[in-house]
Amino acid sequence: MTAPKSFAGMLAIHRTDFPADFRWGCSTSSYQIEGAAHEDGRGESIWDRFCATPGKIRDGSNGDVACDHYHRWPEDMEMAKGLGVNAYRFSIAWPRIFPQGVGAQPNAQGLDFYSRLVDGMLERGLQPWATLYHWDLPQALQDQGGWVKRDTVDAYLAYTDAVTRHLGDRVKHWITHNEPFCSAFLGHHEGNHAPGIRDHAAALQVCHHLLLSHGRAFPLIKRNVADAKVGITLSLHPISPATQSAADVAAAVRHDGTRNRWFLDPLYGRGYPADVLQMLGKLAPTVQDGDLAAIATPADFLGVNYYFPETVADAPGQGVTQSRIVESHDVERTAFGWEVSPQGMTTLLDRVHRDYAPGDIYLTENGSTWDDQMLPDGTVNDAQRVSYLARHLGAAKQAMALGVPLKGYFYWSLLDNFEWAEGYIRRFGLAWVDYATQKRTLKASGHWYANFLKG
Ligand code: IFM
Repeated sequence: MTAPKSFAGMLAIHRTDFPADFRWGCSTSSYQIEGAAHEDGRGESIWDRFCATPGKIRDGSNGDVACDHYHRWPEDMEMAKGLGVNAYRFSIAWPRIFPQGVGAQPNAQGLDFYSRLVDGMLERGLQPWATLYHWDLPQALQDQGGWVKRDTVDAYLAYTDAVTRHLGDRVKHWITHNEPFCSAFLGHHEGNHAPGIRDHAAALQVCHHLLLSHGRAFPLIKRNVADAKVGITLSLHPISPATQSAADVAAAVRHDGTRNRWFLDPLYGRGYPADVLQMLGKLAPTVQDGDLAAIATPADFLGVNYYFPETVADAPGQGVTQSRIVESHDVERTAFGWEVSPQGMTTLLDRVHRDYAPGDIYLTENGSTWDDQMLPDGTVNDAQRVSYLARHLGAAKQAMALGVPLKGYFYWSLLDNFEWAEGYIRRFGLAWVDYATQKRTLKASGHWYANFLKG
């Protein structure tokens, strides 16, 4: 694999700028790539149900087939190996393990799939990084109230117990949850993700149960898996005020409270932030004795997913934070409209390290979507993604120079895939997927990453 000559200027960042033991990977998630929705005993997930509800997914699609990774995983692992990454982050579909969410016995076929996949990674020199929950709750649990109900925490622990017992001899890196902000608030407040609920108080209770399940899973995984490293992945944003007016500065603090501190404070032993609790009033979640201590169990690492910064202005009367996101003009944006700011990533990592000292940090996701085109010669020249990737690696290096204990970088994503409510319209992959034929083609960015990793 060779990088196109036109990208030579972007090779100013080198693998040798990072420590030799730095983890290099790419990320995916079960529902977004696996397909095989009705095979080997897999149960229905909330995303199957959500996709089947008219009007929820922009292109009317679903994850029934997705990238057919369930059948094509050897080819995908070969591709990851070809990139030269030494780690691969994937997620486990709970409905493959317990089709009804809970049960006396896990589904052996589901466990076998992940067992083969993990073996396939290890054979190819890819360190497996497993995420236990990347949003695909069994629908049967949702029918009983889902994450709003505390019982779901116990169901999650039983599922985690089964999976970690089965794979723990080979998988040592475990991520309890991916982006609880999205599961809780996009799924239960904004309602544009599964299960499509619009109830702020419910979203806050869900969020508490997600964090609680993380804290309670930690000792369980440690018990089941010798030498396990366990962490959680948060989607975090650097936040700045639209102006230096006292009102905008205060609005940015309030917004940061709900977007970042609401997760980081309890995870790092400070409980829920008092200013946010005050804003929430009666919406605040029910927290039982011992919950905050469980959530604050020190983890082995923090996973950070970084995509974009947010600029915030005072907006009296708007939501509990009385703030609004301001669209800055004249900034570079991805096809999703997300501001491109490598500097924001450095600022964010530095802030998290200084304010919370979480120890080892891994960038578990970072990536971008553009209007990629497959050219007649069969190549995809995604120059913008190359530039994005190179500049964000530069930002990672800068963060390390500031003293941030950053230990690894996982690009989102290995493949184009099902981008939730956007369906297949958004492509984030290093490899183009032709959904009609399932043919994978490495984009220029994939070639660039491989070249970078070759040193
Ligand atoms: O595709 C998602 C992923 O599932 C979670 N983090 C953000 C990605 C891009 O939107």
